[in-house]
Parts: sequence; structure tokens; C-alpha cells
Amino acid sequence: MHNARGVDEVLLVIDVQNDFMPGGALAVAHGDEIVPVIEGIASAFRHVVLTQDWHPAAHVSFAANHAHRVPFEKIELPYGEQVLWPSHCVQDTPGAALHRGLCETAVRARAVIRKGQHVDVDSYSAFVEADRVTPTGLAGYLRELGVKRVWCCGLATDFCVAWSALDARAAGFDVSVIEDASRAIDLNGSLDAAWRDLHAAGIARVQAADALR
Ligand code: VGL
Ligand code: ZN
Repeated sequence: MHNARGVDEVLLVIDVQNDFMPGGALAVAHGDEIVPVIEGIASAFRHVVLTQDWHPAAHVSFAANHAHRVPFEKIELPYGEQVLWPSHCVQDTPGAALHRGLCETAVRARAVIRKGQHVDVDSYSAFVEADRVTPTGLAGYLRELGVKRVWCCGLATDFCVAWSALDARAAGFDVSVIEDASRAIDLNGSLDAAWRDLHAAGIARVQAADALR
């Protein structure tokens, strides 16, 4: 299957990295199952962009960098509420590497956005950091390519995929989230909340097979 998708469509593959896989530092249940699904659709797209969560070791989102805090607690930061995570996706470590099974997808990727590099700001979204003002540059890159529709997939559905999809929509793109090419962390109902927010924003919930027709 080649180029079923138009020149104005992009596949945005979010954070398919070892630390989010079963056995990883911030494991997403069944996260590895999406790898062959993504591989099966990547060649249908003319544009593929990947993201990597790419934190310095001293990152503000790591519970280990806060006294008396444990992972999955929430704290208040200057830009708002922040979930504290196990240390994950530290720059240039094996955990931050893309899953080895991403072959076709990684070869086709024209750009890799590395987000979450600012030590005091998290970035779930591939477009705008958690302070809600600092851009990654991805919206401008996609616009310059003439992209109109963004197909989002990866890890995790309820955090980085959802935030990226919502920001893509806010930036004026048509957006779909590929459900079976994504998996969720699902912290206190976060998956249901994410689908509600996505639906309310006018984002389509689709399956990988929809990208092939
Ligand atoms: C993610 C939590 C922390 C994600 C990244 O990729 O969904 N979640 N950092
Ligand atoms: Zn992170």
C-alpha cells in the first residue's frame, strides 16, 4: 500500500520509545502492540513526523527531582498542575531511543521533534510546551509543507497523543487520532477524559485501516 494518503496529510507518531514499552521506566500497558500497526500504515503517508520525549536528567517532571514526592503525584508549578513521573526518556539513554521495531516508519520520517528539553517545563504536546506558550516549531513546519490533516498515534493516548492532537486542532489542522495505533496510561480516568476532550474539539477517532482507504 503506497500513498493512499494525500500530499496534504501527515502521520505524526508520538513517543514510541523504549521507556514507554512494557518493562520500561514509564511503561504503557501493551505499548509494544502498536509498533506493527504503525509499521503497517507508515508507507501510505507522504509525510511522516516522529516525536521523542527527550528530558534532561534534572527534569522538573521527574518525582526523583522533588523532595518527599513519589511518581504519579500532582504538584503545582508556575504554569499549572504537573503530574510527577518516574524518571524516563533521559536524553541519549537507551530508554529514550525509538523502539527497534519502527523500521519503515523511522526511515520515512523527515523530521523528529525532541520535546521536553527545557529543565523546568514539561511538554506532552508535540506543538506547544506545558507552559502553553513555548512552540516546538512543528505547526510552522507542517504549514510550510502544505499539510492540512494530521493523523496522530503513539504513546500515550491520554497524555502526549491527546495533547498533541488538541494542539494540532487549535493550530487549525484537521485531526484524527488512530485508536488502535495508540495505547493509554489511564491515570484516574484520564483516558475517558481525553476521548471526551478530543471529541469536543472535533477530532476524529479512527482506526489504522481507515488510513489505508
Ligand atoms: C508522556 C508522561 C510523561 C507521553 C511523556 O508520552 O504520553 N507521558 N512524559
Ligand atoms: Zn515525559
